[in-house]
Amino acid sequence: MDFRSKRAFSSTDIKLIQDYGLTLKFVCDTHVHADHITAADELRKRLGSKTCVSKHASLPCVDVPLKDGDLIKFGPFALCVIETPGHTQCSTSFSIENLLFTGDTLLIRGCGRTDFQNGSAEQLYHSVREKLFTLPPETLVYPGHDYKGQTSSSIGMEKALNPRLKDGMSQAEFVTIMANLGLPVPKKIHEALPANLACGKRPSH
Ligand SMILES: N[C@@H](CCC(=O)N[C@@H](CS)C(=O)NCC(=O)O)C(=O)O
Ligand SMILES: [Fe+2]
Repeated sequence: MDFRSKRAFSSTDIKLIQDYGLTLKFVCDTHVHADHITAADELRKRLGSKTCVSKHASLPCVDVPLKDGDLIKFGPFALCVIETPGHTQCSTSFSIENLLFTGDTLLIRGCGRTDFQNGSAEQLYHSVREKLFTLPPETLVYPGHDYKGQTSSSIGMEKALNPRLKDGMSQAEFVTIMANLGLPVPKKIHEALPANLACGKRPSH
């Protein structure tokens, strides 16, 4: 998962994995990204990791197609797959113990846009309110992006404070907000989407 910055990964990440003597078994993408190229292909080549993406993305390059309720097991742990469509059709969140990786479904005090890649505001509302917000309030939320430098939140905080999705916001109010965002197209979409449909393999020049 690339949840920290626009750079999907850096040599520092690989060094960290090596310093800890870890084996990178799986790279799980929360969706087919529109704004940056996933590191999945390069990490698979360099470290032998398996690429995991929602089966709804229907990508032949994927090693492990994911569906709701799947468990990705490693060592004594299991990462639980939660289908959370809305930002895109194949958007997925992942939980492990009290940690939740939400991709662009739930952002800190916000959420991902729903105006491309078969996104749906109705589905996103359902994914967050009926699935993610049923997790315990102390669950820590790690989003795919934050445009203000924040790194984590919690389900309880988002239920109370997320201006689009907090308790009391109706689906109709949410749909109206999402229909009026007026965001520009992501700058790198024309480069990122084709590469990400090949799990991050860049076209050779
Ligand atoms: N300015 C950024 C924005 C990219 C963008 O639209 N990001 C998507 C996630 S892939 C989003 O949902 N953004 C929510 C927002 O900007 O409020 C870029 O061009 O890369
Ligand atoms: Fe996204």
